[in-house]
Amino acid sequence: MKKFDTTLYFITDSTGFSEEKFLYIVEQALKGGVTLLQLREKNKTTREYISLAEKVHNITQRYNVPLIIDDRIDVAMAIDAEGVHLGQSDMPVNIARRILGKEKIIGATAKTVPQALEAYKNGADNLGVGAIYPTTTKVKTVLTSVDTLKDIVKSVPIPVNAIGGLNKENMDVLENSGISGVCVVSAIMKADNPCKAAEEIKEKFLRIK
Ligand code: TZP
Ligand code: MG
Repeated sequence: MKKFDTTLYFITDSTGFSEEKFLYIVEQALKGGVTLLQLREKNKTTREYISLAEKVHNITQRYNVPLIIDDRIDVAMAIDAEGVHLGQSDMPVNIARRILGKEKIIGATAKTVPQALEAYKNGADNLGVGAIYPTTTKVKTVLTSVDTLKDIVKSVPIPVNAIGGLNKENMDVLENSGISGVCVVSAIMKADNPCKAAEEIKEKFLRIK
């Protein structure tokens, strides 16, 4: 049975980094206590995506942290990643589940209670909900209120993570929301010290959880 911890879910963005620096940040974040890592690439060719995913997987495996591939079932299968994350325009969760089988982690984006219920019924293992705050990370998203986040948490029995503009200074709004964890991109990617940033975000979340 797959088991995973969504407490500190780090979603990467390699834009603007050399591969060496990017892989360094990935490893530092894992050292700092990231519990789940998603490789999110929007501008790579399939071959480039697979090549980077293999390198990232070599690192995550050393830290026993599951690697999730954003959007691309084929890339996840190519490198035997632990799972995928699917947005509302990606492959439907039930089809992905049929292809990937029971053991792989399938996460889904949900911005409303009906979307959350649908993803859960179709076999999603976890949900990402947001954006809680406006974000500078390249993404097409609208804001989701903390009230909607709380309603989603109550509506499904699977782990829910908040996402969008989150950092250690602005997470208090998530107190008692019932979420299982937070997702961050820039709070770690753009930190001067990604290891320390991961430690601090995790510590802060565990305090307000
Ligand atoms: N989905 C909703 S907001 C977001 C995604 C992928 C980006 C979050 O990035 P950041 O830098 O943590 O605001
Ligand atoms: Mg997507």
